[in-house]
Amino acid sequence: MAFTLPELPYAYDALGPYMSAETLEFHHDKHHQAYVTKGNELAEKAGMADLSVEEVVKKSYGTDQALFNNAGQHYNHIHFWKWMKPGGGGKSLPSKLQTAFDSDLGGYDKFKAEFEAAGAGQFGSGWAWVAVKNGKLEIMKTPNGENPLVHGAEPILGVDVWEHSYYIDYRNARPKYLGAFVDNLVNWDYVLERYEAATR
Ligand code: MN3
Repeated sequence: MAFTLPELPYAYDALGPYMSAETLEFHHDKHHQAYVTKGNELAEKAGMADLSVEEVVKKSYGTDQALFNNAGQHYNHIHFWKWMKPGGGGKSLPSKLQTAFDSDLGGYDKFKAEFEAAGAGQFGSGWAWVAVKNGKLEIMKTPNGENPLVHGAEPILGVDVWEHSYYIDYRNARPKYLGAFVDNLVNWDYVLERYEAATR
C-alpha cells in the first residue's frame, strides 16, 4: 500500500517550549513528506508498492539501500510523532511498563541515563531506541534510517537524533534535547501500547 503522511496527533505549537512549531513544520511537513514521496517512487520501481511499510523495511534492508533509507525513515517517523505528547515525559510510567523497565532495564533512572547516552553517542544521524528482543527490553542505537525491525526486535520507544530534529531549538546541544525529550515529551501510553503489541 502506498505510504501516506500521517497528520500530527497535536497542534504544531503543542510541544513548546521543548520542541517548537518551526521544528515540527520542517520536520513533519518537509522531511517526513520527502521520505513518503521518495519511498513511494522507489517502492513502485522495486515492485514493493503493495507491501506494508514494515515489510518494505525488512525486504529492502541490505538489498535496496535507497528504498530502505526512505521506508525506514517513514516507519520511524510514523511512530516518532506518537511517541511525544504535550505534558509528557517524566517518571510516571504505566505500572506494567514500570515493571518491565525495572526488571529488564534496571529501573527508570538507569533507562534514562542509558537511553540518553545512546542518543548522544550515535555518531552522526540516527536514532536511539527501547526495543523488545526475545521478550525483553533492550536499549539500542542505529545509524541513519535503520531501526530495530531489521535486528529482530520491535521498537517501543525511539528518539530521532538527526540534526533536523533539534538544531532549530537546541543548536548543537543534542544531550539537552535528549533530556527534554525524556523529561517532558515521551507519551508513555503509546510506549505501553507498543510494548503490549510486541509482547502479545
Ligand atoms: Mn527526522
